[in-house]
Amino acid sequence: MNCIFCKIINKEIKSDIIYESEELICIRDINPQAPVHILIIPKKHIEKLYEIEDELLLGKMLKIACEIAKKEGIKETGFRIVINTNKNAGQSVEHVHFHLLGGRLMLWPPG
Ligand code: DGP
Repeated sequence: MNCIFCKIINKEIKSDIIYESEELICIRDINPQAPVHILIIPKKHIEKLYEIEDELLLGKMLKIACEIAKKEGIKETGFRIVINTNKNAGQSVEHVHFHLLGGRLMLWPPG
C-alpha cells in the first residue's frame, strides 16, 4: 500500500519513534509546528477519524497522548491535540493520526 504512515509502521521508512505497541505507533513529526510535535498513529490503516469504529482504540490514542505530554514536559504548561480531517482541515496523509502539540503559546481560534 502506498501510504507513508504504513511504511513508517512497517519500518520501510525511518522515523523517530517515541512509543510503540501492538496497535499504535507515536513518532516525532517531520515538520514540527511546535517544540513538541508528535503524531499518534493507529497501526491499522484507517483513513479518516469518522471511519474508526473501535471506541477503545480512540480512548487509547487519547490516553497515550496524555502520557507522552507528561513525558515531554508539556502536561502542566499546556498542549493541544489536533485531528485534521479532509481537505478544509488540511489532512495531507490519508491515514488517521492525532497531532500532539506543545511547548509554546498557542492561539485560539486556530488558523
Ligand atoms: P496532516 O496534515 O494532519 O495529515 O498531518 C500529516 C503530518 O505528517 C504532517 O504534519 C507531516 C507529517 N509527516 C508526513 N510525512 C512524514 C514522514 O515521513 N515522517 C514523519 N515523521 N512525519 C511525516
